[in-house]
Amino acid sequence: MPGKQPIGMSRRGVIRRTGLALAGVSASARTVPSGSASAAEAGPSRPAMEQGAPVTDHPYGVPSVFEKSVVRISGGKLPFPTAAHMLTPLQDLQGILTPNGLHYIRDHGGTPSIDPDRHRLLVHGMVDRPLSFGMDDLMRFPSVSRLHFLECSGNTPLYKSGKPDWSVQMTHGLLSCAEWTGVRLADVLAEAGVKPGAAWMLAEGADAALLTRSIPVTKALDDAMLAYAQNGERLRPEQGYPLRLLLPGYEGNTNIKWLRRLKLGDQPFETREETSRYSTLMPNGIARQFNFTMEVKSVITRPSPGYGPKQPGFCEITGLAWTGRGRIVRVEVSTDNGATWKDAKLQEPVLSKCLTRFRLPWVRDGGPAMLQSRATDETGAVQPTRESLLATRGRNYVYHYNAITTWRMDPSGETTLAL
Ligand SMILES: Nc1nc2c(c(=O)[nH]1)N[C@H]1C(S)=C(S)[C@@H](COP(=O)(O)O)O[C@H]1N2
Ligand SMILES: [Mo]
Repeated sequence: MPGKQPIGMSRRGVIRRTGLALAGVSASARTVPSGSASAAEAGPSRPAMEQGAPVTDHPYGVPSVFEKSVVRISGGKLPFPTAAHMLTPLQDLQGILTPNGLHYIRDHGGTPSIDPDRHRLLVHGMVDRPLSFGMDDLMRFPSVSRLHFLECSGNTPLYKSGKPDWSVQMTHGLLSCAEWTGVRLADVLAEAGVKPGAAWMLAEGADAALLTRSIPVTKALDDAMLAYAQNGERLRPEQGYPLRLLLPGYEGNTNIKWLRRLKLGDQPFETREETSRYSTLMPNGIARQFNFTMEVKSVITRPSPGYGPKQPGFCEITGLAWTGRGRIVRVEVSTDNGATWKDAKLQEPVLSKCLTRFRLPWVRDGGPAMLQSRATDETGAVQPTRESLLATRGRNYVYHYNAITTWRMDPSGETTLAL
């Protein structure tokens, strides 16, 4: 009986089995993502008996009313109401792109409302010609579009502890990915002429937080962008409309939104965000500063806490992997707490400093399981275990948590965070 065969690891196998189920051949519901033969006899769902809603009601579309639960959630109350974070629902997303309305948000002083016609960017300091650019000026430069992830370095706050019922949205939701369009920063800096000896660039936002960071000029001249669009449309206000700095692979905080000023200098500017914040204390009492690059990391987005499979049998394990150092070359998945590993399939495209989707077909036998994913990037860096990360950084560390995450699944399919 075909229905008794163990499910094939190939996609064709899954399709073949599903096809059999549709043809009314009774397939074991325990091993196949099958349809229902009795429902098949009743035929397809009824067509609409009257005209649908007029499309002219939606000059700008919104998701189906049945997708109301797919929303950002707050990452918890911060002491000041406009210093807030909203988390991306990774468990509900497919592929690698984050829809603009679901991009994570981290604001230190609320979202300003900026008229693009009045917005200006000043480039000054150690340059041959200080220049001020309007949005029209910047949009006359040759444009580029590139897919990159953005991750807050405070994402995955698990150094001290975590709650078993934290969803992947809570643990990893300060992570999003978009196709960003803008201007190469190197092109704009060439107009101003960077003076020899200029090694650092101050970037400043026009929000009430006046967020400022020092960026190495080498990064500014490498792959940095002045972005004005995300996923085909102009930036959302929350993402920095009308202009943000995009530093692929660098910690989210350095990607200054509502960008108003770039100042070149020969030393870092030692702003608040790089002295008291975004630097952290090592166990030996020394603080790490200018910790820019987001290290190799991955997480299983389904199944995940609150989103476990309802029945045993076939269950695709899928998730995301990323690294600020380039491309992901490998993702391994374990269902037995790291005792054995299998290579997951990486979904094309696999791009540099971008989310990579991985998938592994799995047949759950109904026993307990401990699900983990472990990513490797093109520099050979392998995602560390929680134990090894804590051993080097200690529990007082705050940022850049990139350890392997474990989801505990009990026989009923209920899934929780395990630390
Ligand atoms: N001007 C300004 N830029 C900013 C911030 C801010 O509060 N003000 N927040 C930073 C932080 S901490 C992060 S993680 C990212 C978040 O970008 P997003 O809100 O578009 O996801 O923007 C960074 N750029
Ligand atoms: Mo952040």
